[in-house]
Amino acid sequence: MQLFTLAFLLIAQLVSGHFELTYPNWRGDSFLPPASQYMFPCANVNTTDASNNNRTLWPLDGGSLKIEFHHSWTYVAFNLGLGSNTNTFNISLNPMLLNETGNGTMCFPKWRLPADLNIEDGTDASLQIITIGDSGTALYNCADIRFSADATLLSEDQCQNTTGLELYPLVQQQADGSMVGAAATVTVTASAAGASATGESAAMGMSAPGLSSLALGAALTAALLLGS
Ligand SMILES: [Cu+2]
Repeated sequence: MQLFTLAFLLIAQLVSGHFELTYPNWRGDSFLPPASQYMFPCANVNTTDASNNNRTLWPLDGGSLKIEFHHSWTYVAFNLGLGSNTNTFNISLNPMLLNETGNGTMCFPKWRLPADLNIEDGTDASLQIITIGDSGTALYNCADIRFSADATLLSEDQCQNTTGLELYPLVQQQADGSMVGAAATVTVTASAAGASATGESAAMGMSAPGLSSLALGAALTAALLLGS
């Protein structure tokens, strides 16, 4: 009975825990031991000949990003490391830490890279997705990609969002409680097709699949400029 209970709990955790990188294809299933999403930098899932030969092609200026979130909320960061087998993910793809709320699928048709990267056709790289929970523990998943001028984005059918998921960049709060750059805060509401934006007059609201990561990037930049 106890063994049965233990097995049930393990299975429940495997099904419900942590997060899953659906696109680009993750390097390997990080739910299966000896993988562990707690392990930096890539959940103890290393680049292999197989994963090296199975890279997802990504456009030179950024590509589709699809993540299954399994927790009620988490902080999220996207990082990039250049090279065929790198452990250095030193290129941040989000100017500010992001706060994600809700369980389900979040898909960005195009997560645009910083403009000054000047990625060349054929460059190998790895994406690292980090989530950080309320206790401060971090979870990791990585995907091996190859930048290609011929790469395409996910279609609208392939890039749908669960209703009600939200993604906000963090803003700085002053000692008096006011928010620096709050007027430019982006409210990204990733929801099913046809949902409307939820931004207030002072905020920019976007909905997916109408969500444009270009616009998100621009708004994040605006928030950063106002906050500095
Ligand atoms: Cu978890």
